[in-house]
Amino acid sequence: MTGLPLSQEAIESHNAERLEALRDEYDALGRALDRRAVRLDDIKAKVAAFSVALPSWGSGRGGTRFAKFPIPGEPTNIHEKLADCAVVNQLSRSTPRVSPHFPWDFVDDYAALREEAADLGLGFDAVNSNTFQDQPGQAHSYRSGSLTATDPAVRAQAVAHNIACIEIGRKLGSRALTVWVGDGGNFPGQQDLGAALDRYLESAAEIYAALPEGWRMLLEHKMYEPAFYATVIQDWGSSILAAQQLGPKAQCLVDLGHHAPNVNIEQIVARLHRFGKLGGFHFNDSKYGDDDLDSGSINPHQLFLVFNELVEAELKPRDGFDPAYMIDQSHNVTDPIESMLSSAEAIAGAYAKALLVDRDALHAAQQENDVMMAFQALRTAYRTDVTPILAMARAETGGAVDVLGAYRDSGWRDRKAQERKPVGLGAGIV
Ligand code: PSV
Ligand code: MN
Repeated sequence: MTGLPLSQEAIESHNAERLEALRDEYDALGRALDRRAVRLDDIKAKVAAFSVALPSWGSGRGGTRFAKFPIPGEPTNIHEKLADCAVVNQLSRSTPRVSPHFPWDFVDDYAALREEAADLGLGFDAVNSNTFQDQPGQAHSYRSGSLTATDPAVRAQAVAHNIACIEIGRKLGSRALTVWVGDGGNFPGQQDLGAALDRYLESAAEIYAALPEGWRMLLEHKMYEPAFYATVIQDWGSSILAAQQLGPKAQCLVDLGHHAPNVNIEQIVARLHRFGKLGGFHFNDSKYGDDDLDSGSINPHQLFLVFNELVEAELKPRDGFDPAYMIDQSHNVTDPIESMLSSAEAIAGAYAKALLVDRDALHAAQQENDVMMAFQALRTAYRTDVTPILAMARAETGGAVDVLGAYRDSGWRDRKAQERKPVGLGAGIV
């Protein structure tokens, strides 16, 4: 690997100025955790081994339905997106894979793209299909749906696109296809609700049949948008039923923003795991709907509770438990690299806090119906400041103690503003 985007020497000298203070804070936390019979170095090792994939599309400035406000130096193609993702990974050391989206990331030579990514220290995660937008030159429109369209020719085109994504994914070294469709209705009466699901299941089965050995198909549900009355795969119930019907390679993907406000997502996580169908996550945060805000920016406690269930799941693994962790956010008002750095830290932090839960105390309190002590087992872990663990894990693996500070010092975006062509205006992404 020769092509890391930032100067490693600059990161080391940035760290050198901060290591003494970090060591002091880390040791103090170690003493506090010793008193709770927790070995800090064990937690740090698990945090260092944790990773979350970046969405290729998250490296550009997204937008809302109303507008997009690009910044100078943002990426305009998959090559530049990979470079920006490599910056995030070099500083955070926790985002070594990129999840591409097609046709947004189409290129002619995927073997070359895989090498290019490897040179930047990156691999590829799940490939995402896109049948929620029409593409120039496409034979049939998705205006009335894709995998669930009433016209069999539209369905065939959508199935063929998903199979093409699998082929691309094979060349990239990916092992999962994530399928999200916006298909559904905006008006009561618009669709036969049962028949639409039947058509989805039939199309999904054709895609499933094309999955190579060792691959998974991740079904992503979303309550609404762009269908505002009845989305076909609108909730985890529809998703798990479809995954069960399709077979063992089909699992459910939980995008945190795809539920009604106040829904108990951690309970959904536990349910999906119970039936061996927890396939992966799209991390983001939300105040009202599918806001695609930065992970942990609105409801960090929910993120912690989700990871609490994941740590419980690790203790009681089911067949096929290997969740794909990914960020899926739209960065409308920040530098996307900064949002991804901050989000990766929030996600790893939620995991670290979940690892700090005294599981014996929690389980004993649950068994005894000691509500307050069960709650306190979670509370004690949640209020622990884990930043020294995250920073030490990064520093020891070549990342930055202060990821945002090191990124700003690097001058990356200003340099790219000189080199890259400007992106156009327009409306945002889904
Ligand atoms: C849909 O809102 C979604 O969450 C799906 O994962 C898409 O692939 C992605 O967003 C596109 O931005
Ligand atoms: Mn998503």
